[in-house]
Amino acid sequence: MSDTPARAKNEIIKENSHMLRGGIADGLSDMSTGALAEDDTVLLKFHGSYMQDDRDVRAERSKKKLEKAFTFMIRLRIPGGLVSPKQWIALDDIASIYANGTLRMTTRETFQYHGIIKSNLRTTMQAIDKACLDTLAACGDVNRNVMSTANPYLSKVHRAAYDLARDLSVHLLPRTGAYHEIWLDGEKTGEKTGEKVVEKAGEKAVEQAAPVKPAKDDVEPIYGPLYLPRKFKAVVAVPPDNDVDIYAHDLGYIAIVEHGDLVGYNVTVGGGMGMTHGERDTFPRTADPLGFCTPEHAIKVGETVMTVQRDWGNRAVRKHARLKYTIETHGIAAFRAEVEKRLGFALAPPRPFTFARTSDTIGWHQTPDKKWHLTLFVEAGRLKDRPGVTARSAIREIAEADLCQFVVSANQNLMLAAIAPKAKAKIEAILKAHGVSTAVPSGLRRNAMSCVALPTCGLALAEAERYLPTLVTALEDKLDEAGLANDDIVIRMTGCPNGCARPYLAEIGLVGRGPGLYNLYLGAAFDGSRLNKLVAQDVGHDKIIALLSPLFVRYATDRAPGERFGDFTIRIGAVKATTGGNQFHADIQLAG
Ligand code: SRM
Ligand code: SF4
Repeated sequence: MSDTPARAKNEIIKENSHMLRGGIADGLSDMSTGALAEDDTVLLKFHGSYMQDDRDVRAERSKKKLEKAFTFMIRLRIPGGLVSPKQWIALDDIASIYANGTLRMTTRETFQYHGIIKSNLRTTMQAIDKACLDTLAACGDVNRNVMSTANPYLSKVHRAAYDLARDLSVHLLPRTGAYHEIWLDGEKTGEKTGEKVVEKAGEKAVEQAAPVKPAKDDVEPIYGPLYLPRKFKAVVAVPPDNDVDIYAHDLGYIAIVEHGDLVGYNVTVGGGMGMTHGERDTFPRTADPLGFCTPEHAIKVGETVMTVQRDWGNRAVRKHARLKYTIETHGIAAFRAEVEKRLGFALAPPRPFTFARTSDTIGWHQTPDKKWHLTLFVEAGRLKDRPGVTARSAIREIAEADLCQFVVSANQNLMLAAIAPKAKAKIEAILKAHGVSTAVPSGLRRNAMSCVALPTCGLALAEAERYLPTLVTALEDKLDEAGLANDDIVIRMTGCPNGCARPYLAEIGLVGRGPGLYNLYLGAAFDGSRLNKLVAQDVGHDKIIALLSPLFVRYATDRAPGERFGDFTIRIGAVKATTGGNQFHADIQLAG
């Protein structure tokens, strides 16, 4: 028997890829198919794109013996979700010219385009580059887009959190020249540094895009030739907001503020959502506290956490390759010891903080500098024009008038930030003219989040984005009857168990099992600190309503003062409190 451990297929693809080049460039010029070769689609992810096909027409095309309707999804890397008006206009143009006319805001503070055909892929990437943005490492076995509590203009601590997100994202970027060679006019490593114009955002200059600088000798100083065993996700939270859902991520930083100043970060490790139905050794897990570090050490600590995972992570079985499984296997104490050994110093104990919510506060608010900020609720994050409500056009008009900065939130909403007092009325008038409401939606709808799912996601088992609004409308009726129309209750839906809308951290979680069927989870904490638990399997629309309606009625009458819905469902015994890690599946209570 060989001493070499078995390796997952993707490890071999990465190893043979010549630093993520593979055959992508050749595949792009092959006009005999709308697809790329399978191995190249693995590498394409590191460049921020996925090959997909329109699943609505799959069966019909197969009957006609036609190739699948292949298109590409492109995901941008936008640390902290911040874009300038000029960038917004460029992004909006790209949506019309190359994609399906929509801008899809994701659960990780960035945009996705859907429906790009292969022959437009390179031109789209170039248009994104021209907007001083990029897609490098937006997907793939690397550090992904780094999120921070939305809106750097709220306070100096928010600005520091944004700066950390941006700097960490840049620090952990791959250094291969492949991205520049393949997408940016074939320029070779080092010839084009990728240094970009830094946009100035009003009086408070914020660097919108950081340089993407390929290493001259085409090495990966941090990743090495095999990159990571699996994706790696980092976020920065500013309490009391946990909008980034710190416990869902591989690496988290919780800003610790003492006497109004940022003194450092509590670092968390080992969170993750994805699992596979029926496989109990896959599970969502909430992150563990690792320790406290000062702001100067934050990036080094993050890099060290990531490189321990690079070396310790499971490269044989991709389903067990995330950091959460590494920590389950080795234990948090051993993981911390290794991080501290490599750092050369010990982390301090975590400091006290309090989270209040994971949701955004929809509507207008003003900061002490007199600037206004508007958080617009965007259903399922899909910004588009529809008859009577031309939301995409409204935002474009606001960008053209240069009235604010734009921030995508981790809840798929859009913040119009840093609005001068005199610009508020102009923004209100533009939104009104386009039929865009700034009214605050019901307590359930404003806390609703769904993943893309059908028709583009190849892994979807059920609808999510196209169905959750309908379900919410039906549940709103029941909540209204119970007098709970304005109560915040977090509901999230995904089309499969991968967890892209973080459904296991929702007070009501719905996870697709098959067409029209979902598993229902209840009992997560409103502040995102506790997972929910399965209560009913394979339930459809009517059954979901039938299961939830009596709980709403009881919640309205029997709740303790200030008691959240998730906590209430545990107290009354509708669901058991969850334990983390591989205990997630224990004691499943099936109610329906
Ligand atoms: Fe995700 C895969 C969409 C956030 C866990 N995710 C996918 C793919 C690319 C499907 C695929 O692999 O073929 C989906 C593309 C759908 C489409 O048509 O656009 C997809 N994920 C999304 C987005 C767009 C959902 C949304 O509606 O906003 C989010 C984009 C994030 C971004 O901008 O970077 C998105 N995905 C998440 C999150 C939430 C988060 O990170 O905060 C998770 C759970 C957290 C985590 O990673 O543990 C998540 N996505 C997954 C997984 C499961 C990973 C795992 O560890 O098991 C997959 C499948 C995989 O990687 O094999 C996946
Ligand atoms: Fe696709 Fe599943 Fe992610 Fe939804 S949760 S976007 S269905 S992978």
